[in-house]
Amino acid sequence: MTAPLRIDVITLFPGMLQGFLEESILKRAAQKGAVAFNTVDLRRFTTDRHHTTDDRPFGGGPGMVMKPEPLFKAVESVATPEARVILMTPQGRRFDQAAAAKLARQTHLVFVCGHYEGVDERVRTHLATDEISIGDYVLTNGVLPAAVVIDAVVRLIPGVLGNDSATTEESFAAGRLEYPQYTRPRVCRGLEVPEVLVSGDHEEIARWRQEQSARRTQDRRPDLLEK
Ligand code: 4G3
Repeated sequence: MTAPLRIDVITLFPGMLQGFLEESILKRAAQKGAVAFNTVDLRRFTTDRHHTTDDRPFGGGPGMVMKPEPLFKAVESVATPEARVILMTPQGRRFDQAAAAKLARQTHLVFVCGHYEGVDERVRTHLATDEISIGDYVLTNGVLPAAVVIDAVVRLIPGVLGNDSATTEESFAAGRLEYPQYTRPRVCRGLEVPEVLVSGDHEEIARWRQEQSARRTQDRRPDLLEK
């Protein structure tokens, strides 16, 4: 196995992430040595008595802004020269499967999780190498967005999922929505599995799935077909 992908997460809420990293596939990925997680409590990098991490905006206005110095210090405490420093923000580039695949090829990711008020602009311009958004909505902090990106990235590291690509080369990776899937029983609450799937005719099954996939993509996500 190659060196683990190193992932540091800088946040005021390290506890929010802990449970997530210690469950299921992500935990096993760490146990296997595919990834090495580290959470960093931003509060440790404050210097004043009250451990202040935000302050009022210059120029006035509502809300608070995250102070730059604790964030610079926290990132500098973990960053390596090859690290990508990723700021989770609604203003970032929209995250998708292609972005996940690129991050899965890196050696070191440092996630910076801000608060809803936002961070001092100098963090964006002189600390972050990437700004990522998981979608067009605002959350109270960047921890859940970082968790979403981490999950999407770690499952792409070779050896993390039991099955090698085949079954997981699905949906967005192929630019199409997945076809309908069924398992036993053949009749559930009077609802039957499509006849073709139990026909044993594998060519016919493949054709049916392609057609379903195309129709579903056309109906629900025509934007995917334009790409
Ligand atoms: C504003 C990311 C809010 C600026 C973060 C951080 C949603 C997303 C925040 C900032 C977030 C997202 C924290 N909410 N759509 N809240 O990925 O730097």
